[in-house]
Amino acid sequence: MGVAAFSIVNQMTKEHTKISKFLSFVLRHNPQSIGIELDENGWADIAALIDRTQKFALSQELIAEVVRTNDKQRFALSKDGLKIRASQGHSIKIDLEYKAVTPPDILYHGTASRFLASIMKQGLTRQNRQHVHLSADIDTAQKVGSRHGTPVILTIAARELHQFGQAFYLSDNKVWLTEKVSVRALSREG
Ligand code: HQG
Repeated sequence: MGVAAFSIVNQMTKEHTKISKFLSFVLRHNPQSIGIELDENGWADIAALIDRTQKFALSQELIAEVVRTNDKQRFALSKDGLKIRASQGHSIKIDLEYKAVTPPDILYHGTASRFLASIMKQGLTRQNRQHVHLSADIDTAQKVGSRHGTPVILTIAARELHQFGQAFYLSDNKVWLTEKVSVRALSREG
């Protein structure tokens, strides 16, 4: 690929990232900011979203492209293609209707070193979001932790918690979700 062509692709990707961040904010945290509503399962009407968005020239096609190419597959389209929602990460209360599933023995959570003392006292709590977010692989946890500072990886005895009756959910984009992780199920990786 020539330099010019590459820079066009790069531009498109940057624009997609901006739109993805905007959609994450609206669909996970603040639909009112553009005057739209989500239904009880977190779905937004795409026509309304396009109509109310001033920041970007959204179209059905552009939204479909952002959803399709998204690095973490953060968004899902309804079967009829008329609605969009975030697959996880919400702070607003909605029911994603994921079924509870059996987790693997171990799941991981990436955090920052400065949160460690508090986490080892209180366990992992969901902070502003609806769930604590966990991953099946260390790599993802490492990246998630780096967003907050010097990363620390925690190992979670997920299957054990599940055996004690705690529910775990797997989002459409393969993020493990649960309500909290108690201190006794946590250990530091490595
Ligand atoms: C920490 C990204 C002190 C927790 C990622 C985390 C994820 C505590 C921070 C998704 C604590 C919350 C979510 C306690 C937890 N005391 N700190 N008791 N319990 N914490 O952003 O998991 O790119 O809400 O360790 O990939 O970092 O946006 O959660 O450091 O899936 O799609 O409090 O966001 O996805 O931070 O990230 P967050 P998270 P996207």
